[in-house]
Amino acid sequence: MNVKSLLIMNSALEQLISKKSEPMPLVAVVMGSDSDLITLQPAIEVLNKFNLEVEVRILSAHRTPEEMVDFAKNAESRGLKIIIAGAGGAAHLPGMIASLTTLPVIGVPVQSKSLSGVDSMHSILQMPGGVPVATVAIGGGLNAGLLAASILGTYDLEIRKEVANFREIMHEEVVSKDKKIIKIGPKSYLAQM
Ligand code: RP5
Repeated sequence: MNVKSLLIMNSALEQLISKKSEPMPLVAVVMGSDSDLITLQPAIEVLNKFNLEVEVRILSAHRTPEEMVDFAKNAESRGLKIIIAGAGGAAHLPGMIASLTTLPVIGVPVQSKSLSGVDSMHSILQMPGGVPVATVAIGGGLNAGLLAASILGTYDLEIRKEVANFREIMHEEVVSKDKKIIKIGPKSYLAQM
């Protein structure tokens, strides 16, 4: 074997090792269409802020059902712990994924154009007994990310600390707004908003 082939083999081996040692994300954020991304992005961002990698996929229950089944069936064995699934309109994605895995699924109803997301919410909420989907508010991407972190935090102290810290910051922000409105009054407060 010449030096060149040895170098190629070495670099391939290094790539394999570095790929293997990359931690598998614990959370997946999946959406029925790329038009849902704007709703799901706050979930991805808050999880990243808590130092959690997120697997992000576009999988449609109607347009790419086989890919959705493949993802859901293999999610657990690939190391995922929680799936956040967002969809709008006839929003079957969260429920279908929940029917194919025992991992917890958090559904995010995406605001639809024609029915403002009430259609999405009912599609995700009204699961039959035996196949639960934890549903957040219409457009509730942020809460979906926070709920996923809280669930992971039940067995990971670092994540629990991140969630507690998030709450503390939120608390301080509201306290300081309250102090300000007491000080300057609602009229000036509004003018500064
Ligand atoms: C659903 O249809 C998607 O989840 C999306 O919210 C909605 C509209 O999809 P596009 O027409 O924008 O691709 O399946």
